[in-house]
Amino acid sequence: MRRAVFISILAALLIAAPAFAQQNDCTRNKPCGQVPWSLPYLPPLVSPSPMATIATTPLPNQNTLTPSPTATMTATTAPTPTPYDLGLTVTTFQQSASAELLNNGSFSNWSSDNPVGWSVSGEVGSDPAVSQTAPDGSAGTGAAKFYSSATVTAPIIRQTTLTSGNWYEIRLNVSAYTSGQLIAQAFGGSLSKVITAAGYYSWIDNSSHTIWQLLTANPPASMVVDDVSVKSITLNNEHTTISDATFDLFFTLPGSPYAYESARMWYRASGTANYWRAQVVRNVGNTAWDFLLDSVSSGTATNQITVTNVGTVNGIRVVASGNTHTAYTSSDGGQSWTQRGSPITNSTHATNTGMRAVYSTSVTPSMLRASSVVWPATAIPGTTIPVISPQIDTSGLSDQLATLGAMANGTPFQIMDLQGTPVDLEAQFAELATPAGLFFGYARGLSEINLGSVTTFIQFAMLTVSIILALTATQFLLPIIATAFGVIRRVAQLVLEFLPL
Ligand SMILES: [Ca+2]
Repeated sequence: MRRAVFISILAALLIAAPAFAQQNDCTRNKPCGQVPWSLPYLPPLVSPSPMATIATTPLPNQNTLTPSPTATMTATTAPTPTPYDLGLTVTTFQQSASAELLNNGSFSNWSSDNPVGWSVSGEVGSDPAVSQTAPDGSAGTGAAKFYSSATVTAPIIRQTTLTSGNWYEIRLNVSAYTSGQLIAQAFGGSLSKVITAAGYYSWIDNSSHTIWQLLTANPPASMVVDDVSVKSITLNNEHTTISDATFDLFFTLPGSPYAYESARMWYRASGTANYWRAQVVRNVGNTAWDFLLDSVSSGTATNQITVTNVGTVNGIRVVASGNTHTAYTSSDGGQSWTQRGSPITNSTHATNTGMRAVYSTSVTPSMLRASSVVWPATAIPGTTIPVISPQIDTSGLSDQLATLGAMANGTPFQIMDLQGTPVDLEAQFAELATPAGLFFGYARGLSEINLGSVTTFIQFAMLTVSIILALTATQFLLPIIATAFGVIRRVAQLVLEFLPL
């Protein structure tokens, strides 16, 4: 603007300068007369179009303005705490045992000195032979004595009561023992234990045959079986979790256990033949609990860790990370853990994600769990995790924003259109600003096409918009325009005064 004013003044001076040189005796000491060159043609000033009437609304008196009350803040709901990634938490268990499957497992029924319900083979007179005795081996009833002075795998008693592939829990009471081996198993060798001492035994395994049998080996063999029980076990479901995790099983062991009873945690499992198995097992002498970690592939277990006499624990844990397995037991419900053995490096089943609890019927499970983090010592099952409270107090800031909003609403910035109707600027600009590119695109397109009879209307609409924009802009530009206009008029006036009229 300043440059334009300067140029205008310069032009005026250039126009006037020759007149100063040649004519200086006109009235009022002003130069006059004809300049020696052709003057530029200056169009006559046309009468300015009357400006649109701009009606402004006076600002309300700030002293009497009543601000809108600050909106009532809605209390923020405390977020649900998720401090741990719980891969799996199971507290409901479905494992169950069937009714007794054996006929005359108590050996209370005999016929011709053979137990009723059983198929007896391998007898030769009284050696080898199975015969009715008292549980302590003396003359009496209620128990079966197995005897072989020299013959291997005789006598044998059998019942076809199993289903191949099913899981079974065996309970066996060897009430007297002298020598040799008593083998309790499914035909072919699955579900098998070799007994070499009197005692109570109970174990869980799956069968690969339909025949259950008791026989002797390693003669001379002499022992008495008071009772034997076979029940099928419906396993818990396999739960899907993660392969890299801290795996836990919590349980209560029986107060009067049988040898071989166990609490087993399967992890990195896939079905019932491929998995890792951490377990506490009652030892064969039924004097202590041992910890074992096994990898099981195609049903065949390979021992990885054995730690004897770990105490009456109630929790077992394996932290599996990549190919590393680190095992622990707890005797206080998971508040503290004791590492068992050294970490194992083994890639077997590294990506399996199944988990399952398998246990003797006398064991009471309480929780099977997998998590991607190690639980803190204090986070025992059932402990309430503290709620995390919001740490930023935004109430003050919100109050200020609400007050500003109320003042803005109470102080409308208003402008009238040519008809004196208030223009809703906020709505106009909201419509114009957002699709600004679209608007100008349409405007340009409309200016280049012929819409026939509608063209006039469209142009009028666009003109209206332009006027709205212009009036709005005038609010800010008017003082500047007025100043510039005044300067221009004064320059023009100066020029005209030098011109001959
Ligand atoms: Ca017999």
